[in-house]
Amino acid sequence: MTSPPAAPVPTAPDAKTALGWMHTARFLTTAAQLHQLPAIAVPEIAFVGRSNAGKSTCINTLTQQRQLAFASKKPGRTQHINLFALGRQGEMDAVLADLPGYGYAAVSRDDKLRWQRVMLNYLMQRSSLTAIVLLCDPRLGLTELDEALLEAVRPRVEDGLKFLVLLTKADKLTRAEQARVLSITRLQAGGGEVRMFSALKRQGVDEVAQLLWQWAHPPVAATPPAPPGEPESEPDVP
Ligand SMILES: Nc1nc2c(ncn2[C@@H]2O[C@H](COP(=O)(O)OP(=O)(O)O)[C@@H](O)[C@H]2O)c(=O)[nH]1
Ligand SMILES: [Mg+2]
Repeated sequence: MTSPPAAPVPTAPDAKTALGWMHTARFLTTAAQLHQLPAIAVPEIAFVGRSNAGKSTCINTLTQQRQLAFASKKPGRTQHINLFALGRQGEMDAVLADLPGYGYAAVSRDDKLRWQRVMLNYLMQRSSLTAIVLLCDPRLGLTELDEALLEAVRPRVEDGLKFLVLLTKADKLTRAEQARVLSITRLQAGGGEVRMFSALKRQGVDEVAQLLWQWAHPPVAATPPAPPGEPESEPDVP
């Protein structure tokens, strides 16, 4: 029995290449509603999480740009989906989507519900969405809202959507605490990818940049060989 030719193995870029790629991030567009977002033909990676989880700091650290996603002074105020383009000028090869934090106490109940609806619709329906990074303060762990989000996207994850839980502010925990919260969160995330991250200590920065690069550049699947006896169909030539 002959096996089909193996698909090319994705080569992980070195950290410098991955971070250089992240650094190309620039503002693309913003939208308050799902239908206002442009159709995108490249992989889109969404960053989500509770207000104050460290999302803006994480995006700014990964892209090495202080002001890209403002570390907001008024969490929950800007309820917009912001898109950032990645790739060299004229060669956009991926998009980062920054979603507003949820769970901020000072927002009215109606605003909270409206936003949760927009976010869930986005996560469940956005066709260019290929990966989600869920940021979480490890001192709080995954909260009810985080779990609801995990549940909502589970069918898409089972369909191949990539998912990473990023435990932020690792510098606030001892090594032992980090190990403990990692194993608990791994159980909660149902075997999904979970990593520690610290913007302050630059822990996990290289690894996350490399992972995102790999997600945005999946190997091109090898064309399966034609079954024996069936000649490859040729396009009709008049
Ligand atoms: N010690 C520490 N603090 C952090 C880290 N990342 C974010 N923070 C702090 O956590 C707070 C919330 O961060 P921010 O990025 O604005 O959170 P966002 O609301 O999720 O965008 C700010 O006071 C940050 O300085 C980190 O890696 N280490
Ligand atoms: Mg923020």
